Amino acid sequence: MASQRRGAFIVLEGLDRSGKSTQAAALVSRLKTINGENSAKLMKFPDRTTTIGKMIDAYLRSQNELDDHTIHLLFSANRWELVSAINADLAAGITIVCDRYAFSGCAFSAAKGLPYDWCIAPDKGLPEPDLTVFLDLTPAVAKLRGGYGEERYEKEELQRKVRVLFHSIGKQMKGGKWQEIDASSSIEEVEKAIWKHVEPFSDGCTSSINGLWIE
Ligand code: DGP
Repeated sequence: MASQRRGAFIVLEGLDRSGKSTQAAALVSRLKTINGENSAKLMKFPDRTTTIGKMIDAYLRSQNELDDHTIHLLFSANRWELVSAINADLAAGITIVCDRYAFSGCAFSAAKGLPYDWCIAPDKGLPEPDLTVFLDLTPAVAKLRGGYGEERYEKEELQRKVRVLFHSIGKQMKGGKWQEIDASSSIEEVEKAIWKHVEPFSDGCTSSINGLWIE
Protein backbone atom coordinates (compact mmCIF):
# COMPACT_ATOMS: atom_id res chain seq x y z
CA MET A 1 0.00 0.00 0.00
CA ALA A 2 1.32 3.48 -0.85
CA SER A 3 2.30 5.42 2.25
CA GLN A 4 0.43 8.61 3.11
CA ARG A 5 2.09 11.64 1.53
CA ARG A 6 2.14 15.01 3.18
CA GLY A 7 2.97 18.36 1.65
CA ALA A 8 6.61 19.46 1.59
CA PHE A 9 7.79 22.38 3.69
CA ILE A 10 10.10 24.55 1.55
CA VAL A 11 11.72 27.75 2.84
CA LEU A 12 13.47 30.50 0.87
CA GLU A 13 15.95 32.58 2.85
CA GLY A 14 18.25 35.43 1.96
CA LEU A 15 19.24 39.02 2.56
CA ASP A 16 16.81 41.86 1.94
CA ARG A 17 16.31 42.38 -1.83
CA SER A 18 17.69 38.95 -2.71
CA GLY A 19 14.53 38.15 -4.69
CA LYS A 20 12.87 35.77 -2.23
CA SER A 21 9.33 37.10 -2.62
CA THR A 22 9.45 37.00 -6.44
CA GLN A 23 10.91 33.51 -6.41
CA ALA A 24 8.53 32.18 -3.74
CA ALA A 25 5.53 33.35 -5.78
CA ALA A 26 6.97 31.82 -8.98
CA LEU A 27 7.62 28.54 -7.19
CA VAL A 28 4.07 28.33 -5.85
CA SER A 29 2.59 28.91 -9.30
CA ARG A 30 4.88 26.28 -10.80
CA LEU A 31 3.82 23.72 -8.19
CA LYS A 32 0.16 24.59 -8.76
CA THR A 33 0.56 24.15 -12.50
CA ILE A 34 1.99 20.68 -11.92
CA ASN A 35 -0.20 19.43 -9.08
CA GLY A 36 -3.34 21.59 -9.11
CA GLU A 37 -4.60 24.84 -7.63
CA ASN A 38 -4.92 23.55 -4.04
CA SER A 39 -1.61 21.71 -3.94
CA ALA A 40 0.64 24.57 -2.78
CA LYS A 41 0.48 27.65 -0.61
CA LEU A 42 2.64 30.73 -0.11
CA MET A 43 3.53 31.81 3.43
CA LYS A 44 5.65 34.72 4.55
CA PHE A 45 7.37 35.61 7.80
CA PRO A 46 7.00 37.99 9.39
CA ASP A 47 3.26 37.65 8.78
CA ARG A 48 2.36 41.31 9.32
CA THR A 49 -1.42 40.67 9.37
CA THR A 50 -1.70 39.23 12.90
CA THR A 51 -1.72 41.31 16.10
CA ILE A 52 1.90 40.36 16.77
CA GLY A 53 2.73 40.93 13.09
CA LYS A 54 1.39 44.48 13.30
CA MET A 55 3.78 45.25 16.16
CA ILE A 56 6.66 43.84 14.10
CA ASP A 57 5.59 45.89 11.10
CA ALA A 58 5.57 49.11 13.15
CA TYR A 59 9.03 48.25 14.48
CA LEU A 60 10.46 47.57 11.01
CA ARG A 61 9.14 50.89 9.76
CA SER A 62 10.74 52.58 12.80
CA GLN A 63 7.33 53.64 14.13
CA ASN A 64 8.08 52.15 17.55
CA GLU A 65 11.17 51.24 19.55
CA LEU A 66 11.57 47.86 21.21
CA ASP A 67 14.40 46.20 23.09
CA ASP A 68 16.32 43.76 20.81
CA HIS A 69 15.30 40.77 22.97
CA THR A 70 11.64 41.79 22.89
CA ILE A 71 11.45 42.12 19.11
CA HIS A 72 13.33 38.84 18.69
CA LEU A 73 10.72 37.05 20.80
CA LEU A 74 7.89 38.71 18.87
CA PHE A 75 9.33 37.45 15.55
CA SER A 76 9.50 33.96 17.07
CA ALA A 77 5.96 34.22 18.51
CA ASN A 78 4.76 35.24 15.03
CA ARG A 79 6.07 31.91 13.72
CA TRP A 80 4.67 29.88 16.61
CA GLU A 81 1.20 31.38 16.21
CA LEU A 82 1.06 29.85 12.70
CA VAL A 83 2.44 26.38 13.55
CA SER A 84 -0.96 24.69 13.77
CA ALA A 85 -1.89 26.12 10.35
CA ILE A 86 1.43 24.89 8.89
CA ASN A 87 0.97 21.40 10.32
CA ALA A 88 -2.65 21.20 9.15
CA ASP A 89 -1.73 22.20 5.59
CA LEU A 90 1.18 19.77 5.39
CA ALA A 91 -1.00 16.95 6.72
CA ALA A 92 -3.63 17.81 4.10
CA GLY A 93 -1.01 17.28 1.39
CA ILE A 94 -0.45 20.98 0.68
CA THR A 95 3.13 22.02 -0.02
CA ILE A 96 4.13 25.24 1.74
CA VAL A 97 6.61 27.66 0.21
CA CYS A 98 7.69 30.00 2.96
CA ASP A 99 9.38 33.36 2.39
CA ARG A 100 11.77 33.59 5.41
CA TYR A 101 11.65 31.52 8.59
CA ALA A 102 13.54 31.00 11.84
CA PHE A 103 16.92 31.29 10.08
CA SER A 104 16.21 34.97 9.46
CA GLY A 105 15.25 35.25 13.12
CA CYS A 106 18.61 33.97 14.23
CA ALA A 107 20.74 35.69 11.56
CA PHE A 108 19.29 39.18 12.07
CA SER A 109 19.21 39.16 15.87
CA ALA A 110 22.68 37.60 16.20
CA ALA A 111 23.96 40.23 13.71
CA LYS A 112 22.64 42.86 16.10
CA GLY A 113 24.76 41.33 18.85
CA LEU A 114 22.49 38.91 20.71
CA PRO A 115 24.12 35.57 21.63
CA TYR A 116 23.57 32.88 18.97
CA ASP A 117 22.36 30.21 21.43
CA TRP A 118 19.89 32.64 22.95
CA CYS A 119 18.62 33.50 19.48
CA ILE A 120 17.84 29.94 18.40
CA ALA A 121 16.25 28.91 21.73
CA PRO A 122 12.69 30.24 21.19
CA ASP A 123 12.47 28.70 17.71
CA LYS A 124 13.59 25.23 18.81
CA GLY A 125 10.87 22.71 18.00
CA LEU A 126 9.17 24.65 15.18
CA PRO A 127 8.36 22.42 12.18
CA GLU A 128 11.69 21.78 10.44
CA PRO A 129 11.68 22.64 6.73
CA ASP A 130 12.35 19.72 4.38
CA LEU A 131 14.47 22.10 2.34
CA THR A 132 15.77 25.64 2.76
CA VAL A 133 17.18 27.40 -0.29
CA PHE A 134 19.40 30.36 0.56
CA LEU A 135 19.47 33.01 -2.16
CA ASP A 136 22.98 34.32 -1.82
CA LEU A 137 23.79 37.88 -2.81
CA THR A 138 26.39 40.37 -1.64
CA PRO A 139 24.91 43.34 0.26
CA ALA A 140 26.63 45.64 -2.26
CA VAL A 141 24.63 44.10 -5.13
CA ALA A 142 21.42 43.98 -3.04
CA LYS A 143 21.81 47.69 -2.37
CA LEU A 144 21.63 48.45 -6.09
CA ARG A 145 18.17 46.88 -6.28
CA GLY A 146 15.03 49.04 -5.97
CA GLY A 147 13.56 50.12 -2.63
CA TYR A 148 16.67 49.33 -0.56
CA GLY A 149 17.01 51.31 2.66
CA GLU A 150 13.30 51.83 3.36
CA GLU A 151 13.20 49.60 6.45
CA ARG A 152 15.17 49.35 9.66
CA TYR A 153 17.54 46.49 8.77
CA GLU A 154 18.32 47.55 5.20
CA LYS A 155 21.81 48.83 5.95
CA GLU A 156 24.83 47.41 4.18
CA GLU A 157 26.96 46.93 7.30
CA LEU A 158 24.26 44.96 9.14
CA GLN A 159 23.42 42.91 6.03
CA ARG A 160 27.09 41.93 5.73
CA LYS A 161 26.97 40.44 9.24
CA VAL A 162 23.62 38.79 8.50
CA ARG A 163 25.11 37.10 5.42
CA VAL A 164 28.03 35.66 7.43
CA LEU A 165 25.56 34.32 9.99
CA PHE A 166 23.33 32.76 7.34
CA HIS A 167 26.36 30.93 5.94
CA SER A 168 27.29 29.59 9.35
CA ILE A 169 23.68 28.54 10.12
CA GLY A 170 23.63 26.69 6.78
CA LYS A 171 26.86 24.82 7.58
CA GLN A 172 25.20 23.37 10.67
CA MET A 173 22.17 22.06 8.76
CA LYS A 174 22.54 18.37 7.98
CA GLY A 175 21.36 16.02 5.25
CA GLY A 176 21.18 18.46 2.33
CA LYS A 177 18.37 20.39 3.99
CA TRP A 178 20.16 23.71 3.30
CA GLN A 179 21.13 24.63 -0.24
CA GLU A 180 22.74 27.87 -1.38
CA ILE A 181 22.36 29.37 -4.82
CA ASP A 182 23.78 32.46 -6.51
CA ALA A 183 20.97 35.04 -6.53
CA SER A 184 22.84 37.63 -8.58
CA SER A 185 21.84 36.18 -11.97
CA SER A 186 18.58 36.79 -13.87
CA ILE A 187 15.16 35.95 -12.38
CA GLU A 188 14.86 33.03 -14.83
CA GLU A 189 18.30 31.63 -13.94
CA VAL A 190 17.59 31.84 -10.22
CA GLU A 191 14.21 30.18 -10.76
CA LYS A 192 15.92 27.32 -12.59
CA ALA A 193 18.51 26.89 -9.83
CA ILE A 194 15.82 26.80 -7.14
CA TRP A 195 13.75 24.28 -9.08
CA LYS A 196 16.70 21.90 -9.30
CA HIS A 197 16.56 21.58 -5.53
CA VAL A 198 12.77 21.69 -5.14
CA GLU A 199 11.81 19.24 -7.89
CA PRO A 200 12.54 16.11 -5.78
CA PHE A 201 9.97 17.44 -3.27
CA SER A 202 7.31 18.35 -5.82
CA ASP A 203 5.30 15.20 -5.05
CA GLY A 204 5.35 15.87 -1.31
CA CYS A 205 7.06 13.78 1.36
CA THR A 206 6.42 10.58 3.28
CA SER A 207 8.66 11.21 6.31
CA SER A 208 7.23 12.86 9.41
CA ILE A 209 8.11 16.48 10.17
CA ASN A 210 10.95 16.93 12.68
CA GLY A 211 11.36 19.66 15.26
CA LEU A 212 13.79 22.39 14.16
CA TRP A 213 17.11 22.46 16.05
CA ILE A 214 16.07 19.45 18.15
CA GLU A 215 18.75 16.73 18.21
P1 DGP B 1 10.66 41.13 4.81
O1 DGP B 1 9.21 41.33 5.12
O2 DGP B 1 10.96 39.76 4.25
O3 DGP B 1 11.26 42.27 4.01
O4 DGP B 1 11.42 41.13 6.24
C1 DGP B 1 11.39 42.24 7.04
C2 DGP B 1 12.69 42.49 7.73
O5 DGP B 1 12.71 41.80 8.98
C3 DGP B 1 13.94 42.07 7.00
O6 DGP B 1 14.92 43.11 7.16
C4 DGP B 1 14.41 40.83 7.71
C5 DGP B 1 13.90 41.01 9.09
N1 DGP B 1 13.50 39.76 9.75
C6 DGP B 1 12.70 38.80 9.25
N2 DGP B 1 12.47 37.84 10.16
C7 DGP B 1 13.15 38.22 11.26
C8 DGP B 1 13.28 37.65 12.56
O7 DGP B 1 12.74 36.60 12.87
N3 DGP B 1 14.04 38.36 13.45
C9 DGP B 1 14.64 39.53 13.14
N4 DGP B 1 15.35 40.15 14.08
N5 DGP B 1 14.53 40.08 11.94
C10 DGP B 1 13.80 39.44 11.01
